[in-house]
Amino acid sequence: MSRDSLLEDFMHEVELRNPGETEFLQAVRHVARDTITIEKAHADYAQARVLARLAKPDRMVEFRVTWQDDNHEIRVNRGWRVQHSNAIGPYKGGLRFHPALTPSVLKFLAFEQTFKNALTGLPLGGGKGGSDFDPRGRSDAEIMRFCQAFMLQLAPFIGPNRDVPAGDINVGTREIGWLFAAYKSQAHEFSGVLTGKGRSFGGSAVRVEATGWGLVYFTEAMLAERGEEIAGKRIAISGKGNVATHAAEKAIACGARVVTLSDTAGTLVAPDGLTLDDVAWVRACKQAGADITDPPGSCNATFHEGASPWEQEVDIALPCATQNELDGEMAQALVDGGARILAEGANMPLTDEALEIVAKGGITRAPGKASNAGGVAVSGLEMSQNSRRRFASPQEVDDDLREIMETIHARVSREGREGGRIDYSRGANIAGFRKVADAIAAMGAI
Ligand code: NDP
Ligand code: 2IT
Repeated sequence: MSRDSLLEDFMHEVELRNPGETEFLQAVRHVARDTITIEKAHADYAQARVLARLAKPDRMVEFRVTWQDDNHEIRVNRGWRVQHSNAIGPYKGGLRFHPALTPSVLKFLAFEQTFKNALTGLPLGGGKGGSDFDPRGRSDAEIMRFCQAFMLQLAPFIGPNRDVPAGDINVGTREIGWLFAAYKSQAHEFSGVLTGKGRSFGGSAVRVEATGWGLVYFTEAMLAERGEEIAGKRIAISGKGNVATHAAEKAIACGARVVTLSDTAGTLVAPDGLTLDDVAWVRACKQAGADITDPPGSCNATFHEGASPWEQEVDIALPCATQNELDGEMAQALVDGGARILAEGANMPLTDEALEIVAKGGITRAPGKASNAGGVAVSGLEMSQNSRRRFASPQEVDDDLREIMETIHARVSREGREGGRIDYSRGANIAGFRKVADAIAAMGAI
């Protein structure tokens, strides 16, 4: 049977079981396309039916979150935790609070997380969770009460050797502090049950910065492969949150020109490059829940309502907002603008149409499961620091982060090298799959 017919047969089954879950089906198809012939060619994997098992999370819990707003009105939200695979370690992955969150989005994120975590080389399984709660316009007290109510429901399903959540969209250090305290008071134990904690109570140095900094380290490794360096390159970045602002800060420190940051309202454009002060202002806006439409006079940029970051002429694109944020038209604009490298800070930020256009247009693309793995990697280091009750210095963690990103680059390049070029996406899917498949096959039918 050809690869295409194997894939279509496999996807037919997955589609029947997950009707309408477009994001989940999109992510499963990408991995299955690159690995289905490897499964068939490897008797242990085929016998263990590894892909069929990975196309279904181990379990998914759904719960109601009831909380009180500042007017003493009762509010009701939905909460979930998808425990995708613990084949190589405890379930591990972030929590997202966003009104557009659905089971399909969480299932795709948890699925991706399993392969990403395998690529880090650390003993981490994959999971993801969150709520359709919208923090926009909510007071700090309301967000804290929501976090407490959310953890009241989530606590029975997690634990330091069972499932270790962290942050994701709209869940940062502040929310992790409130979630951690709620867990600690229910479980009557102080343990490393969450990562991304404040440093005064067990958080790792550099966890806040890790995803964005790691993304830049990965991009530097891609450039080094071509004998180039990041200094002097023009970079477009989408998003204005944790990943986007830390990627911008690191790229600027390395001598690149970051010409955009963005949010759902539009794009901040700085043709000569944002300064570190501009990035600090954007971060402060995001943290205060304020928009970035009106930059201060000292800021090097103007805000373009409704514009996308991908209309600028750049060498490198770093999408750092959310899934499917970059569509076919935007991909074409990037190709036309001369971009040659794209590294994903967000998880699955390109639509399938955009993926095709980027590939045809000769842009080399790193998938999020490789290029944004720095965050979860430092989460893994936070777990080891919590277990041995000793903390590493910022320099030590940063050195480890750089080494991990370079090792992921080497691993993925080895699997993805085809003639004179590297297919990073294929390399990442195959390398992640092999690691998890070896463990699943070794553990028998359970
Ligand atoms: P933040 O909440 O800090 O920032 C999210 C940013 O994305 C905001 O600027 C937000 O804009 C923007 N955004 C969200 N939804 C949309 C949308 N539909 N269209 C356009 N912009 C949107 O989250 P993070 O920086 O933590 O996460 C960003 C991405 O990186 C996500 O895909 C996440 O899964 C991924 N990631 C995060 C890691 C981490 O350690 N935090 C690790 C690895 C990946 P607005 O303010 O207008 O809502
Ligand atoms: O998508 C991701 O890798 C994250 N949100 C980080 C997960 C983690 O457990 O640190």
